[in-house]
Amino acid sequence: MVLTLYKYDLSPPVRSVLMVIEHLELPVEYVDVNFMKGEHLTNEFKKINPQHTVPTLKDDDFILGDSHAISVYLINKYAKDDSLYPSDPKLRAIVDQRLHFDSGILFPAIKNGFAQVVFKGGKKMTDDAIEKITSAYEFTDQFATKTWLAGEQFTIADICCVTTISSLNEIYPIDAQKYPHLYAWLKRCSELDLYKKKNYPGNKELGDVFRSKLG
Ligand SMILES: N[C@@H](CCC(=O)N[C@@H](CS)C(=O)NCC(=O)O)C(=O)O
Repeated sequence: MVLTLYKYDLSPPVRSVLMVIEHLELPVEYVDVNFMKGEHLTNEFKKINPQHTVPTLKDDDFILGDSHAISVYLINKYAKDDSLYPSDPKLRAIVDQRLHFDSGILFPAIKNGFAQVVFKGGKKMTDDAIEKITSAYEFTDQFATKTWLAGEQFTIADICCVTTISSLNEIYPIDAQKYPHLYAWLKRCSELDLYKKKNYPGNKELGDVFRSKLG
């Protein structure tokens, strides 16, 4: 097998896949596609992924986009056990719900808030963008009452949501009084080596870029 990941570390979904790859100890070749400079819009990359998003995975001649689909695929194909993506139907269903929550609620909140300031020249985020972020925090706080997001086991629910939540925290810091479970869960995740190695650097870069554009 030859695994290639098209990536750019500032991207939260890219960092989720980097964490999964690290956890599974997979050998992967990396190709940087800097979407901040428009490199994802070349015909060459669009031929690989017509949706021109990172992360995109190539496993020999099999190509797959979307961090959640990629994470599940890598685990199904290469993991030695089911710890990251439990096979028990109910546990798996909770993990799946968190993954869809990341796609449907968390990621749009970061994409919108970040783009308003970094790509659209806004000097600060609009009230509407902030409302979407605080609503995302409220929901996640209620999902985070146990040790990990899907219960007592660390899973890809934690990996996929923490890259997005930590990015949101960079652009709109989490209030520990209002969201104590969310705050404690993010702290717990940020103490993991996996997080320090694969999420922290790109996450900091995202925050630095955002802060440099604020009015
Ligand atoms: N749901 C996708 C979102 C991927 C995504 O939108 N990635 C952004 C970078 S954070 C991107 O490549 N944007 C370029 C574009 O949409 O053209 C995932 O989880 O992988």
